[in-house]
Amino acid sequence: MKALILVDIQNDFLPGGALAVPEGDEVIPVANRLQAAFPLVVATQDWHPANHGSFAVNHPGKKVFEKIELNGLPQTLGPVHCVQGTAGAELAAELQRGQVAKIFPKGTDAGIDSYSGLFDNGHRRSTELGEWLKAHGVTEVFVCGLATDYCVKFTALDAQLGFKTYFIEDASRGVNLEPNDVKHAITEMGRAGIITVQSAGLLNSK
Ligand code: VGL
Ligand code: ZN
Repeated sequence: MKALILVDIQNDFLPGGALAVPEGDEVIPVANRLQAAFPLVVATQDWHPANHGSFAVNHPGKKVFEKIELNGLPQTLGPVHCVQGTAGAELAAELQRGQVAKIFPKGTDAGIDSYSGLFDNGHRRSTELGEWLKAHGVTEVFVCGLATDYCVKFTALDAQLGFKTYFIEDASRGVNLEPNDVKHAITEMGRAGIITVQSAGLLNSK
């Protein structure tokens, strides 16, 4: 069985949001079309407490995009984003929700970030997404959303450990903090065995 994983399609990652991904809104209509082609759809939601260790403001003297060590792990600091209960943390209003079977929060522990939708960055704790998919008979996952060079990539890399994993390129957008970050992310996913596909090839696959 196939599942579609919608990664972090949230207001704060859309243009105008706190941690905007360029053209992030363009994934929404593609994600909506894709949902109809999958028997199972899940979403991840970056869901931080206000005191989260990935926020630069929680480290006096540190700036956004500075790199620090957070409880033994490298951490790039970001602006305050996706704080639990705020409008920025909500899934994009135009993202269809009717077919989303379950939403998996991530990044809920203040002491550790979670780029992946399956595990925190230290692989210390699972979000239960992988276990839930397994329990529902899923063998193949199709990953898309925001952002290609962060949460989509890490979600796909973790998924690859338990599922045949595809990355849907045109249903994803990246940050490109460094000019070729998205390109490198796709190369890295490919090396790990993840297959890059386009949405058009999937629309009749249910
Ligand atoms: C993300 C940075 C911080 C993402 C989440 O969804 O790609 N990036 N939190
Ligand atoms: Zn975050």
